[in-house]
Amino acid sequence: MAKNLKQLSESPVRLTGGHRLCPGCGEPIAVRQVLMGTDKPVLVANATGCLEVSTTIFPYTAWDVPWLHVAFENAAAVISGVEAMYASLKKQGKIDADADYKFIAFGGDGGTYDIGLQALSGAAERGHDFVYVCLNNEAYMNTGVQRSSATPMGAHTTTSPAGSVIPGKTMNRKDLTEIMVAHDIPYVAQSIPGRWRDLTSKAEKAFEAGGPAFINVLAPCPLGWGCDGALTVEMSMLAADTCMWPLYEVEHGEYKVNYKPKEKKPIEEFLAPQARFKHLFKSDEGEAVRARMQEWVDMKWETLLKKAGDA
Ligand SMILES: Cc1ncc(C[n+]2csc(CCOP(=O)(O)OP(=O)(O)O)c2C)c(N)n1
Repeated sequence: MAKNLKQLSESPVRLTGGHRLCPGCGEPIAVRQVLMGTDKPVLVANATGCLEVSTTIFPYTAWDVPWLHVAFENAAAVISGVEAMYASLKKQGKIDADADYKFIAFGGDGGTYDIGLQALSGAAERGHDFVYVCLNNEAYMNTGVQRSSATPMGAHTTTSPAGSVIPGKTMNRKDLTEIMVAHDIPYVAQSIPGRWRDLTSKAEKAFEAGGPAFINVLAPCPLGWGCDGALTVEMSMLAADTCMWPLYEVEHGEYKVNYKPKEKKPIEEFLAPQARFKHLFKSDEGEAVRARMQEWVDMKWETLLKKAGDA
């Protein structure tokens, strides 16, 4: 049963304040909401990235749970190893058989879509009982905003610089959520920090999935997106309202769209407040890119509705 707001407010704070993430960063909001999805003890593995470097500046830590930092590429391999060891020790009667530890890995989009994908795919295929959460800010932010395969078309980054040669990134992002669906694992979902009930209840389902679970959370980044840090929550909601980032889940292969905007907004409402897209509003070429982006978003949304039987 999903917790109500009062119960959520009484949940233990497992990622405390005092970390060094940027003001307005979407990542800690998402992490807290995800960890509210269970009252059971959790162990966290964290790939290299903003979340890891900013929450554990020696000799301090903002984590109030057992926490492992591993390399950029292997968070899923490490969490699956810990889970396998835990299952084995339980079987051997060496640890409390009633304890019900939950295992979770957090990685950025660079660490998940690109560099850690092999480890994630392997852990999912082996069927480990773990949750993997991608904190997707749509670029390699920790090292100064390089494009990843999660970066949307048209976005300016330091490695897809908008100028006279290219109008920002020239290809669409990879659909990692659907790649994870193709692993036939018990639970896959997309969410945002702006709809707390959506994310906390998806986290609850993921923790209790009894096998691999994956949640892709869009986490706005004021620095890399060039938007007001006070608007993080609104930006994530605009992503859902424009269908740039649909909120849906796939439980044992069954698709469900969790949020259908009453009126699907044009993508410009999501793009305009962000400096990474500002060049798209200054030329005919920019307008053409926006049209291509809208066409892709519409196509993906229609396809999703069909999969969910809602078309
Ligand atoms: C194998 C490897 N390559 C590159 C790096 C350098 N590096 C550290 S963090 C980072 C960017 C992380 O980006 P992402 O996973 O998207 O997370 P974010 O910082 O955006 O939250 C990079 C490239 C590294 N630590 N290891």
